[in-house]
Amino acid sequence: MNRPNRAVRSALSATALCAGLALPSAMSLAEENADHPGISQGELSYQGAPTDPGELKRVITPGAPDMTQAEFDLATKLYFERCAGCHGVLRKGATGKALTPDITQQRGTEFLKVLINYGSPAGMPNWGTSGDFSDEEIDIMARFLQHEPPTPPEFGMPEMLETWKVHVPVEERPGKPQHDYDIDNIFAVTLRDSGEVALIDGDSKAIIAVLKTGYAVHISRPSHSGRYVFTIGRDAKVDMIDLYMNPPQVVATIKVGLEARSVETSKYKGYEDKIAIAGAYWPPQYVLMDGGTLEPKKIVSTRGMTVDTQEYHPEPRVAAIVASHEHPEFIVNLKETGKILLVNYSNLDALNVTTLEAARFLHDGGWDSTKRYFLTAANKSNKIAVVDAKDREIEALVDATETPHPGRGANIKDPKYGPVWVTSALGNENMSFIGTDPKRNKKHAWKVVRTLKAQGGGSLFVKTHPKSDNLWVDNTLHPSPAVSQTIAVYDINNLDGEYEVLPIAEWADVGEGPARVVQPEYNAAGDEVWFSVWNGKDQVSAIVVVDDKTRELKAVIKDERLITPTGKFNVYNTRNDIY
Ligand code: DHE
Repeated sequence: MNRPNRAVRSALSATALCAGLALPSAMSLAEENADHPGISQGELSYQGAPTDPGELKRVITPGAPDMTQAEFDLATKLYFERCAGCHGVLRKGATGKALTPDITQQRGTEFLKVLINYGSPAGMPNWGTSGDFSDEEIDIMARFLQHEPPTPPEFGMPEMLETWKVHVPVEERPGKPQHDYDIDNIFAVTLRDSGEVALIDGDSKAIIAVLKTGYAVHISRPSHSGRYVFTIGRDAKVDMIDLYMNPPQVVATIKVGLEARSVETSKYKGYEDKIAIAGAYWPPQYVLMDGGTLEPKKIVSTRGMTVDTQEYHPEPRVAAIVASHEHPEFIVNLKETGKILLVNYSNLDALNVTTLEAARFLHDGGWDSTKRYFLTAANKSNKIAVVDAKDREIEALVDATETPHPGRGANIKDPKYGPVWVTSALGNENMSFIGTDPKRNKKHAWKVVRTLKAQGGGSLFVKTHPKSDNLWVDNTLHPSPAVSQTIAVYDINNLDGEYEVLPIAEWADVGEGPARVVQPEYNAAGDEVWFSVWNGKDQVSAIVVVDDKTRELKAVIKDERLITPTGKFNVYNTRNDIY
């Protein structure tokens, strides 16, 4: 196969969000092979030519095509890197469809090869035609998926302690900032494919430091005081950065599992900066840690029953986590079981965990403007769950259209309906506005009061700021570059009017590549919006800064160190949950 350069490959792979098996054109291929269910022409003529004794070992699951141990190991690695995020390590399905042998053996190797090669309209990336996987890798993956999934190892306290390092002990850290940067206006920027985070000064737009972190950091969350920034890598490595140091440095690290997406720190009065929490995808668990050193204190498994059918799920992954402002609690989303935990951290030796029943496939979410209600997407159930953090109960389950994906959402004052929280969607063009004020706007509370059209589907994030009249919506995963490379902006005071489209990627002038525009983020003052122009690993990426009042280009941050920027987290807005 003709493989494009690494740059294009990594950029395309980075967009791998969802997956589905319903590819009609592939079905006919599976039928054509009905004489040899599950066996392709390629496999019928497959002759292993082992080169070392390891290769002689063959892997056998009843009904699945033959594989060598070396092929199985390669597939395990590729699956973990590329597929597990959507389908789950145990392949029980979440954002992507279930891929257990009972299903995949029925589909057969040829069907699976076509699906992996071309992707599907349901969101499965085209791993073959994009150049991410070679023909040989596709063949190996198609056979691998028909075997029982290998179960990765557990990761308990001994493993965590082995990875835990305090690089700068608390007593050796400075008592006050050692530089003149305005810490509240620093942005922590994920450099996805270089395994780094860039700290950018929001005032001068200069890069303060580029720090080595975990692999493909997912999010950064500042501590309540803003002094520390915690990052979580896909490889479940937590890095704790001290912003007082000059330059800021990683002062502690730990691995909390093999795969993870979320990290947060305590914000309740009296507990500020005291406790950190990280949620893992594998093993399915969360860990409470010391907020100053990351010393692991308590690990809790999330395995258990699903919210609806009450069946055992071996892999309920931890999705978004937020710190409650109402109680000494973390609010923890369990994706596959659809449960939301209120983890009270006031006594780690007698941990009090309340389980709320929401809906399956909980993903991301954020606070309403009062920070009492946490609104979170149960994305494959097409619902938004509302948690009342004060009364510690589910307030509502609101129906949304296909695959809501809010990020943390956006809080605006709708001229007609009062305070609303907004989410866009991956699966369709609708933006849903949900009333959030049960006191003064009771009849609108927890209802979709307004639906606006975005430029299309494939949207990941919406954003506004209390000082702004603008509502920004990206369409990062839209198939058309004209859409994925631009941003739509709505006038909050005239929501029935037309939205404006700004050519963010064009302004960045990054040259060749997918140049997807992702995740609007405000500066501390709320008068600038920053956008990542996310290109391939070996291509030019950029951050574009737009003046919020005039909607005109204010600055383009380009630097050879800015490799694949995606999420950006302004210290002030993130620590104060302003969005
Ligand atoms: Fe994310 C948030 C999981 C793919 C960029 N992403 C989140 C959260 C979860 C999550 C659980 C909420 C964390 C929290 O608030 O505590 N993301 C996943 C996946 O499982 C998924 C679908 C596939 C995967 O294998 O990771 C996925 N995410 C992506 C991307 O491809 C993105 C666009 C680029 C990247 O860097 O990987 C991406 N996700 C983000 C960003 C946020 C996020 C920027 C935080 C948004 C915010 O404003 O808070």
